[in-house]
Amino acid sequence: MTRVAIIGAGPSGLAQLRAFQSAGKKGAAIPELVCFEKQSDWGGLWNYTWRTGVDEFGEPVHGSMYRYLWSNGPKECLEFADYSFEEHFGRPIPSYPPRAVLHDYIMGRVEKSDVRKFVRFSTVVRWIDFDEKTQLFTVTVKDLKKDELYSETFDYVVVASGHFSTPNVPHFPGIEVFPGRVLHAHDFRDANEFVGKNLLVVGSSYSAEDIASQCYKYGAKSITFSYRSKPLNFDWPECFTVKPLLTKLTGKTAHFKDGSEAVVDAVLLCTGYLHHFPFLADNLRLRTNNRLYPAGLYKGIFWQDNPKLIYLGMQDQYFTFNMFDAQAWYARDVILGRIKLPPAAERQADIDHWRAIEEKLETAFDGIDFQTEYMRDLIPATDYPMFDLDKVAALFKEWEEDKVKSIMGYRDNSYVSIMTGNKAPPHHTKWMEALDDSFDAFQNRPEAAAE
Ligand code: FAD
Ligand code: NA7
Repeated sequence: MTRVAIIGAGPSGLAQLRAFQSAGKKGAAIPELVCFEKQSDWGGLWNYTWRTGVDEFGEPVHGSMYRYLWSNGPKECLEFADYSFEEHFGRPIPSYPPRAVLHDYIMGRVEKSDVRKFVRFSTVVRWIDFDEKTQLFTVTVKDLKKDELYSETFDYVVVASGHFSTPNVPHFPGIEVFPGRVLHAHDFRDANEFVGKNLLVVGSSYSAEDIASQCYKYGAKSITFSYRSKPLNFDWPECFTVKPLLTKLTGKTAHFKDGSEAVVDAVLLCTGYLHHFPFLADNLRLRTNNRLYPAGLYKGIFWQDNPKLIYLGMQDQYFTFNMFDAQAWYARDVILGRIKLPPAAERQADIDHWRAIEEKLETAFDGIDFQTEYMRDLIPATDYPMFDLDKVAALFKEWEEDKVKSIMGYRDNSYVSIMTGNKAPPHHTKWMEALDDSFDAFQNRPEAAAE
């Protein structure tokens, strides 16, 4: 029987399990699936942990999410096409749910699909190589609880281990003797730590924007952004300052490229993540920066030099959960023999075609349109339910504009679900005032009593 190893039980790995389960339900014979997950539960980054550094087994902590994280894009853009928010919650819910609510939604679909039996938890993948003679992968893993290493062979390997977990940590002169807290976004957990503090936030992408906003919400005194290429052009509150790149730190004073200075209490490096696959042999390992079309992946999925090696979710993401689905359904159909991969030269020409377009993208809107076309390329090839991708693209653009209108207020907007056509109700409390963002606080709707 064909055996498929799936590395990671985050949204991408779970999409792969769901894709096979969905085919099985319709009568297809599905291969033997083994999903290896190093954490003790599934959900990937959405499985929040208070830990930083190493876990209870000495493994690097995967989690990069923090307390008080809310969806940073409209939930209508990431909704599963085969499992709506309404189906899960029994009612429409607000457009920007807190982390715990999104976690509940992701879990809901897989819990109902009976796929947990395929996952070996607390099992970290240590090494994978491929034998040309047998055409099999040997996957060596460690059962962390039993403290035992073992190997098994597989016909296909699906790498769904994520790429927002290993921090990219640049050095700035003087940082080693900075008399205050220095941390990367990966280790940020609780904004309360920074109440009343003057923060330097290095980086100008999603983590910088969101962590700075959150620290402001919970009471930081001031935020100084430092950007390398492009500033975060939003209408920030008065206590925010935007500076070019940090050149050095002397004591608590940060010096910037334009000669200006700021005195700060803590340095938050929101400087992105590395695609890091310490378990893959050189000839199998994807090497890329964070971009919309990493090189070497046909359809953004299949390793060009050996398409039995499959990567999910390795691109930078506008689309998330439903894109992982589109990829997982496509990968499933290749494994099931429903889609035949073209010869290497044709695959390479396809990769080159997408890369050439990607390299010319200039604006966020270009990026949104590009990833929308990518979705349009994948979905019709499988039975993943098609949805109105133009509406999703329009909604992403509206979201970008809403952020420009009010960076601290955009999460109070409501949008129409592309899957159900129903409009989201507003959240009972404005984002800036919603300090308790627990699942219970979210569910505890004052209006529910009257229903
Ligand atoms: P992950 O969620 O990273 O899951 C990978 C899994 O692989 C983990 O469970 C990990 O333990 C496991 N794993 C890794 N290595 C091994 C190994 N060697 N052996 C066994 N298991 C392994 N997306 C949104 O849609 N909305 C948001 O609001 C949003 N906010 C985000 C905020 C932050 C701070 C970050 C970092 C990301 C955010 N994202 C958001 C994007 C996020 O990438 C996706 O939502 C999603 O979690 C990606 O799923 P994944 O399965 O590809 O990777
Ligand atoms: P991103 O989106 O990959 O952005 C990384 C940022 O870090 C980006 O602004 C980079 O600037 C900056 N960077 C990287 N290296 C440096 C150095 N050496 N000096 C200064 N600045 C640097 O990562 P994020 O963490 O923001 O977002 C990742 C995910 O987490 C995302 O999906 C969110 O939803 C949450 P650049 O523009 O390259 O000059």
